[in-house]
Amino acid sequence: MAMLVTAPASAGTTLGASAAEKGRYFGTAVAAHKLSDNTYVTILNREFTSVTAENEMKWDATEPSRGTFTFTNGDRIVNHARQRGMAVRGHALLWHAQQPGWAQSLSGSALRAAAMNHVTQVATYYRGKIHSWDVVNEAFADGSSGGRRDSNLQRTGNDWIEVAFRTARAADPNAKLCYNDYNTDGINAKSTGIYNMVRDFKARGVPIDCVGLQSHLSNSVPSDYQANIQRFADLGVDVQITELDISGSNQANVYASVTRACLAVSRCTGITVWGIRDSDSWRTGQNPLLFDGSGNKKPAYTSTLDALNGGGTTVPTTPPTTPPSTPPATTPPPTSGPGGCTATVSLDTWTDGFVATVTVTAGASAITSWRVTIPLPSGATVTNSWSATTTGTTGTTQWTNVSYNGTVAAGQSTGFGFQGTGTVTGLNPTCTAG
Ligand code: G2I
Repeated sequence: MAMLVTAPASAGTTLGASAAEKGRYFGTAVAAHKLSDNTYVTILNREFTSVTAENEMKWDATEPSRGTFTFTNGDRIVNHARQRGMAVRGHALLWHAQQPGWAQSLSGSALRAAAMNHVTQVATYYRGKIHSWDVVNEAFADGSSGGRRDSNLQRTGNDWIEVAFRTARAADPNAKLCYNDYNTDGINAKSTGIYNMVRDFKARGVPIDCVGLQSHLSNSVPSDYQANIQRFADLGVDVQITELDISGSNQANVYASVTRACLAVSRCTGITVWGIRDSDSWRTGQNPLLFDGSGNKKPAYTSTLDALNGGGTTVPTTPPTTPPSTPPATTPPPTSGPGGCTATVSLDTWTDGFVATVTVTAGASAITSWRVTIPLPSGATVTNSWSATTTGTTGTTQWTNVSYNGTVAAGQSTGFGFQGTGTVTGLNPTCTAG
């Protein structure tokens, strides 16, 4: 279905209006039982252009006993949103958590059948009203394995995720179908496992349209957050920031950084915060949201709005930090190549594997093509890459721009990345510009 984002009259002065000016939505998780709270609803209606049901569309809520569906609370949220032109994100069709008791006690083909019937029934019921569905939520394991999380659903067979996506597509052909997870905000083993799944799905024609990065953050954002969004976008899926909340004293700056990273990638189509006021948050006592318990705008609200409006204001960290007594160590200059560009590599490594994210920066003049040479240590082998064409997978590898990232303005940057097996502790790239 077409995206429903309406800009309120006060364009540029609310989160929703400012995001709409950038072609994006700005949403929040909503709890149906709070729709009678005046302060809550006033902020919801004023600021947000998309909603996600915080709990009301989960399996335990919608199918409390097998084959009996309850949509009352989900409908309250959907109706509130649609009457005001807000988009609705559906959350979540299948998840290892929040399953009704009857499903928890099933396994094997009986569970598989019940799960796919659930997908069909819920996606069919809401057909035409949901902008994006989290078809599968949190199916990958934390840590370094890069593999699936064990669950009753996973034990029905590794293909349960693709079957769920095909089933959801059949039930609601116009909703964008998303895979949603947490601890996947930077480039790490878990997000790379998902990246590989999405790449495989695209290659085999499994219907997937978007990846949700939940972005439950604590006082900082991974330095490769934007690069991670970009690598998913480069696979041909949208990226949505789906459950953003940020704890800690640097909160306002981190909200702005997250917002700017999304705005920097055209396929990052919207941001959802996981609740309105701090008192609405599942992270009790951490105050990770944009409004305080009384509904007042916090500094994080202002920094987010400024970022949406294109401002680069840096909010001082509270409490103020004491300046270091000795100057920080100077960072060595990036390795220079002979022809007007430089390249730097950031590495994420684990036992016998790595992901390299390379930033290519033009010098004092614009460039129209580039080539980066990176010697790999023996035993290291490139297994896949994005946003560049490679020559060689071992030894001295060469990387050239693809059609859309060869032109770089003076002083500006672009990037590419690759993944490999083997042990890598540091890489020394050289860059040649065309
Ligand atoms: O855990 C944070 C989020 C992680 N990603 C998926 C999201 O769906 C998840 O949201 C949270 C909700 O914010 C909580 O409100 O999911 C929790 C369930 O795993 C929700 O908590 C549950 C409580 O555990 C239940 O006891 C309670 O009955 O909320 C239910 C409804 O208030």
